[in-house]
This record gives sequence, structure tokens and C-alpha cells, in this order.
Amino acid sequence: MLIGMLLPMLVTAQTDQLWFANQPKKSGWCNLYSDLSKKDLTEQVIEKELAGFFSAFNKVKVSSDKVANFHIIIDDQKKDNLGAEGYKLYGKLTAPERIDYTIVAETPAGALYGVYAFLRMKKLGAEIPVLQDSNGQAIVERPAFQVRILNHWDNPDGSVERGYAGRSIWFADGKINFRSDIETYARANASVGINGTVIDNVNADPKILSPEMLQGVKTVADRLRPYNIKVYLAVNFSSPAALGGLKTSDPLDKDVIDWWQKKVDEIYALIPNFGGFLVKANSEGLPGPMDFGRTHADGANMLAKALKPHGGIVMWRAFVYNPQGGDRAKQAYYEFMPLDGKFDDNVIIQIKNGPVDFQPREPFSPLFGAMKKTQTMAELQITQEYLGYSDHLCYLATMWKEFMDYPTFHDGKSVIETTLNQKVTAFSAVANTGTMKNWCGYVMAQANWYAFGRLAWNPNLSAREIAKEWVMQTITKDEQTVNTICDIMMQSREAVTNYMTPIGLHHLMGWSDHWGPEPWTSIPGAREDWLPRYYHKAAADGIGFNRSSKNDGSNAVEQYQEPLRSMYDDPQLCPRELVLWFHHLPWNYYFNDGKTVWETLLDRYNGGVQQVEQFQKTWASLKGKVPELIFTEVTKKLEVQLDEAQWWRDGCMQYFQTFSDMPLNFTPKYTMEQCKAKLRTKSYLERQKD
Ligand code: GCW
Repeated sequence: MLIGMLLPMLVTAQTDQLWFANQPKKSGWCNLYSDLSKKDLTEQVIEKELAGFFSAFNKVKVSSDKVANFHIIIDDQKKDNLGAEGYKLYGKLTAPERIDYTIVAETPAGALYGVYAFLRMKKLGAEIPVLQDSNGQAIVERPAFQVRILNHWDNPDGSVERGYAGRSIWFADGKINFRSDIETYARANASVGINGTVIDNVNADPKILSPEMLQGVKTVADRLRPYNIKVYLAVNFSSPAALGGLKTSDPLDKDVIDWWQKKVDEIYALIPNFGGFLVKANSEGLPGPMDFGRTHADGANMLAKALKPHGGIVMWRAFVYNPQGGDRAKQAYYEFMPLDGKFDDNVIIQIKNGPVDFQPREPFSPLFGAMKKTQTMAELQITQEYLGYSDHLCYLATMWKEFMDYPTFHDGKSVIETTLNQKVTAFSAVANTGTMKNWCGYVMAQANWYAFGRLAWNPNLSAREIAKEWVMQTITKDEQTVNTICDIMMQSREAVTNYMTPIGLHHLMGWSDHWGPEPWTSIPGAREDWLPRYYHKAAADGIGFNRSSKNDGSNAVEQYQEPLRSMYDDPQLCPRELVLWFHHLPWNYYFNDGKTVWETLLDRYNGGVQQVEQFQKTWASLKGKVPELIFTEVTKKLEVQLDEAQWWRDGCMQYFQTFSDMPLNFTPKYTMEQCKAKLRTKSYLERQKD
């Protein structure tokens, strides 16, 4: 008995089952009475989930307390104001030792989310409130955002842009060809409340709108619909010309308008619940309305008008910059602010969390809160393009919370609050899925997908709470082990930032593949704003990008509201974590903690490496406490992570030393030559085959 208590419950890890891996043994009985008709596809999912959880499951016809102990009530009267996806959940003591459960919702989708919440709480051992007569408080939840959506950067040929988990889960050889276990994806999403998916890359192939392809997209939509997940498509703005054979794709041209209208009607005839379009326009070489002398608003509104009668939306990306535009971090603001108030009410501007790209740390994009008459939404990146791919343990919820909760000083709102209270609300992230058995290339990367969904449902959850939920459902329920793993997760993003781009450095990574350190790159003829030196500006006089209002700075600080502007503008007041983002400082510049820039960089780079060493030690202590498969996977990945952390430190600090001429306080593992050689010897995909 004692031994039984000491040995934590080990389950066979099925990491391909995502957070359904650590399933408890079936127990209890469930006689379900449901207002939903059996023909309802969502009802079928609900039944399957309950049947999988309870050891005895029956469907009963009458809602009599004696027979049914699980009730799904559809509240047509909308008494509880639950909305399209909300639910109410409670238990009731109906006899000694007998608790009956009730889920109230206005829609099948709401009921589905209620069921997933019930199952999650059961698995986590959380209390479901038991109401006695009129006492007690039921759980009532409504999602914070209407659209909680993944963006897949998957191409029709089956490749995935910035994908580190194999090939596309949707496409192969120019056609739709989805993973046979796509229900696992759907179920995982629904269980955390994700209700939309853009299945193709924002660098969109016009072919995605061809009749053959749309037939395929319909099959995807049909498979996801029972899980309340809508399909959206990323579209190429020049589709009318490229696919339709028109002379132009000018958004004000009558034939172009007709073409899109017909295309949209064709889509809705196949997919009645189609969600809408995501558009990357006039960005990184892609076509857009500005090619025809029109604005982003002209382009977005034209598409919005075609979608409007069907209830579809346009997510129009604000990821724009060009080499002539001056400081890249300022450009989206310049391009979009003059259009504030000019977008239709089914257009929403999709803004990356930071003003440059998905770097380990950036300030929030100044567009949040500044666009007061335009609907906006955040775009996060789950796939770790700049954070160690699927090789580094980097729990992203801490980074996302830092971003979401940051005060904008626009009407007293945090960043995420500026995207609420709109007619259309949405929250998006670039997915990290692929054909690898475990979906994400690393079990620890699954946590980021989970966390995104949970935060899209409820931005007030804490990063640690979410980590805990995920660990308990995926790895173990042993409390001490859960805490140990959560501790590692909670520190992991800061560790990555420390050994890659500390105190506001950014964009130091390898050319094109964005893997490994390459602050020294010089590619003949390359755009300056694609080279690390544009961002770090390391020279004999110091390091960092002067975005202040002084000494010829780019004055990017002016795009922020006071007091942020003044705070960022002063290197002593600017948060240390962002200081080289906003300032170019001498190597021997002293911060108020008595350390110089050079010493701080040494501290951070060394500190990051030491953190990974510590993760290794801590993880090693979990042997026997977590499933062997996971133990081995994380052990191996941490070896890679440590090696790459050392590589980042060695490459960056030795390179910076050529300017600072100051001593290192560590023995590099790699010489500069080795750092450079490592980058080019093995591509990521080759390494994946190891
Ligand atoms: O992060 C950069 C990536 C590109 C990507 C682009 C974007 C899809 O390096 O691969 O293209 O951003 O977000 O559009």
C-alpha cells in the first residue's frame, strides 16, 4: 500500500494523443439525457467523449432524475445569457452519494465546450460545484474572443513554412491530403476552445481557390465541423489575375469585384460555415492593393463586402515593411494609422505581437490601442521560428502573457484589452503542427499549442496554471513532479532569450533558415533590413538600435503612449530587457545596478547556458517519475538545446568582442570558425532524420 502511494502512477505515454495522453482509467456511469438530436454531429462527439471517459455509458430518452445522471440542456430562452459558445456547468446532489451533472448551453458548440471542461476538471481532480437547492454557484464560462484561430503556414506541395514537425497535415503534392488521424487535431483544438483554422500559408498560392482544391477544402471543413471548428483560407491578392485570368486584380475594378463575389459564393455553396479570408498583402513581395495605387482598406473592404452576406470575415495582416521605409519597427504604424476608421465592420487587422517579427523578446506593437476606430487582433507564433525550433524547451505562455498584460496607456487598457469589445473579436497564432507522429516535433512544444487555446478562451488564466493543466493531462499527476516540470517551463523562455538575444537584442539569427547565431552575416546584395547588423549595430562605439528621440535615433518611441514613450526613451528607465531595442549604448555604459553593457551581456549569455544546464540536472532527477518515452525525448532534446545555447553564446559574444575589445569570462566551446561552420554544415531537416 505504502509502496503504491510512493510510486507515482505511470501511464504509457502516447504523445500522439496530445493532452489526451495521460487518461485516467474509466470509472463511474453516465446515463446521458440530451436536448440535442442524435443527428447532430456535435452531439455525436459529445457522446463519444463521455463514453470514452465513463465505464458505463447510455443514452436515455427522458430527463427523469431517476434515470439520467448527466443532462445536456439547450436553453432556448437564453436565460443565462451564455451566448453562442458559452456553457453553465454544475452538479446536484440527487440522492445520498449521487451527484448528477448538468451542462446548459444555447448551442451544441456551447455544450461541447461544457463537456470538455467537465472532462478536464475531472482529469485534474478539480471540484465541480455541487448546488444544493438554490445554494452554490455554477461554473459559467464564455470565451473572451469569438474567433480563436490557428494559422497554418502549409503549402499545397506539402511543405510547411517555418514548420519543424515534418510535412503538412493538410496538403501533399498539390492537393488536399490530410492526416488520417485528423480527429485528434480537431478534438485537441475543441478541448481548449480553438474554433477556427486557416489551413494554408499566408504566402498564399492562388491555386488554393481552384475548384479542385476547394472540393478538398470542403472535405476538411466537413471533418472539423462536428468539433465546432471553421475553416478559413489565406488568399493571394492577385488571384483574379493569376487564377481567374483577368487583366488586373485592382480591388476597384468591376470585373475583379465580380470575380471575388462569385468565388466567395462558390466557396459557401460547398462550405456553408466557411469562416473567411486571411490576407498578407504588399508584404515581403506579395501582391496587394497598393500595386494598383489603392490602400489596404480598399483591398480589405472589397473582400469583406463579398463575404458579408455569408457572415464571413477578413483578417488583414499588418505585417508590412520595406527596405526604403526607415526603421522597420515603425513601418506598420505608418502604413496603418492613416487608415484608422476606414475598414468595414467585418474586417479585423491582424497584428503580430511585436513590431518586427516573432523575436524572443520585443516590445508590443504600437498599433495595439493606437488604432481606435479599427478592429484589431493579435497574431502569436506557436512554431518556434526564432526560439530554437522544436528542439528547445521554450514554454511560450510566459511570453504571451507578458505581451497580453502589458499596459498600453491607451484608455487604461492592457494590450489584449484593446482587442476586446469590438463587433468581431479574434486571437490567432501560427501553428506548430506537422506529420510527425507527436504532431509538434517535441512533446514540450505541444504545451504551447495547448496554452494558446486556453488563453484565447480566457486571457486571464496564468501561464503557470495552464502549464500545470497541461503537464497533468500529458505527463503525470504526481504533484511534486508536476511542480518541478512547471518550474522548468516557467523559466524556459527567459533562458532562451538570455542565450539568444538578451536585453533587447533581436534578429541575430541565421540567414534564411533563422536557425543558430549569425550576427556577422553579410550576404552580397541582400536587403539591409534582412541582415542582423541592421538590428544590432555592433561597432567600436557600442551596440543596439537607437530608436530613441535623441542623437539621430529613429524615434520609434514616439509611437508609444506616455508614460511609455518617456520610459523607453531613457536608457536608465527603459526596462533592462528591452534596452538595446531602443538604445545604442557604449560597451562600457553603466546601468544603475553598477554593471556595464558588456558585463550584462556576459551575465545573460552565460546565465542562459547555465539555466539549460540546470534544466538538465532537474530533468535527470525525474527519471522513473515520468513516462520513459517522454523522459528520453526531453533528455535528448536538452542535450541539443545546451549545445545550441553554448553555440549562441560563443558566436554572439566572440563576435561582439571584435568590437568591444573586452575580455570574455568563460571558455568558449566553439571558436568563431566553428560557430560559422556549424551553421552551414547541417540543415535542420537533415538533423531531423538523425
Ligand atoms: O516571420 C517571418 C517569416 C516568414 C513569414 C513572415 C510572415 C509566412 O520568416 O517565413 O512568412 O514572417 O509572417 O508573413
